[in-house]
Amino acid sequence: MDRDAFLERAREAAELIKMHIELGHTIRLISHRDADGITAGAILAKAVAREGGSFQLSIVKQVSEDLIEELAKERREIYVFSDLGSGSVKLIAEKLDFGTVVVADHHPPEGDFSDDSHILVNPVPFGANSVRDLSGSGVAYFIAREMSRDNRDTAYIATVGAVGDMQEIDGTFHGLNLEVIEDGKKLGILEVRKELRLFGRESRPLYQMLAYSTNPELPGITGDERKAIEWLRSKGFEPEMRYWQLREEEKKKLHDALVLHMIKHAAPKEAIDRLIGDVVISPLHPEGDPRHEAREFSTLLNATGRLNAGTVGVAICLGDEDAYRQAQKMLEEYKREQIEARRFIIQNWNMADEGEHAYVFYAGGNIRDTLVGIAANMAINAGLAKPEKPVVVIADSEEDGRLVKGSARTTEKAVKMGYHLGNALREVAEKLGGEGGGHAIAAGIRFPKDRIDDFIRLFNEALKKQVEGRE
Ligand SMILES: [Mn+2]
Repeated sequence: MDRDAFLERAREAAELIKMHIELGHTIRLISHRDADGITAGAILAKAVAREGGSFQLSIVKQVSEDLIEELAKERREIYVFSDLGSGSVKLIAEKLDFGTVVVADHHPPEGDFSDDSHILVNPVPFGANSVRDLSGSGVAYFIAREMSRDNRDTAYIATVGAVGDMQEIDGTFHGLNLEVIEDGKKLGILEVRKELRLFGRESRPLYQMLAYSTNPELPGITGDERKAIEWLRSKGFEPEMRYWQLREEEKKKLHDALVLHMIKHAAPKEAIDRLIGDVVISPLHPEGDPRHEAREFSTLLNATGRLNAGTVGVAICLGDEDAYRQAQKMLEEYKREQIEARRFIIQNWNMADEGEHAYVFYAGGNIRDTLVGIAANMAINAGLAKPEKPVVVIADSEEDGRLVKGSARTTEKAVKMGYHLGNALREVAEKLGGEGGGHAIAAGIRFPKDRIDDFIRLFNEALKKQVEGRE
């Protein structure tokens, strides 16, 4: 890729931001709510604060027309979008034509919109691969580095974002990610090791690290804690140990045993290659702390975003210990709510309406509306529902008491029969005056609470049409 041309673009954006800081304007930051977006927002916030500027930051799920219109009403002098915006440059240019706009992103852009006051900083038009060469946090990093060399101290946070986006999914980092990592190494704030690339290096016992491994799957071990414990014992490991507690020669022994296990079970070569590879750790945090390793750190940040507390995630990136403790509490609470949702649905499954083509379970206020998708999956996985019949779990909306929110889930088997939940929910939502849609296997809907009975009828009808293939 044309690195120099990309960095030139980053420099232009940096100059624009600094100019607005000098003019005393608040920098309006808008970033995506996943780990990559949260770290990108944190890096830009830190860079602005370091220059003595003020910022206002929002962490959002996506760029919508509504969002842009809301932002336009604020009449800011400068907006900076990070880890999103590339797909909406036309909309942004049109609605925010009165101010300066920087879009710092790595998703393939729908076009360029750079002129004097609108600037797109994106490595893709310069030849980079959006999924492996640089993430949103990396783009933010290069802008921040152009603002001040001091901002190289965000290299670890930037790498956490890259890992959150799985930029090293094949086991190694590529492209401009390597330049971020080099900066971090020189400052002594990060280290890249060849280690076991499974989640839980810091906080999970070895047996869980193996039993919950899905990428890659460990044949005969993934999904079975007892097997994982037996396997580890048979190889001479204490299953309760954490990976970080192993001595170097023990790690090697574990790697060799796992690779051998994979070969024996005829696992594909790519899966074996992915098992051991680049793992990023930082001496800024103690061993055993999820922030010590990039994958665990990014998972923590992702969780804050999903709980609509992305700004807590940003605060964690900026070194706020209270925010870190708050996030840990939130995660525990979230896990507890999931366990309770599971218990509620199992105990009350007889309340579900079993129609010809679907189960509809209305939980009222007993299940949080952000957990309805998880709850629908639980009903399938716990064997409450027949696998060939889709499940919808509906809960009262937390935002609007007049609405309910539902999630539909089903199995591959049902999809093969012809069901497409996203299409069915979109169709039903139109008839009910709501919004709905999604994938064949998983979809969502919002509609007025007083129409649940209509929903049950219409949804069964829509599914019936799909499998019978007629109007
Ligand atoms: Mn991203």
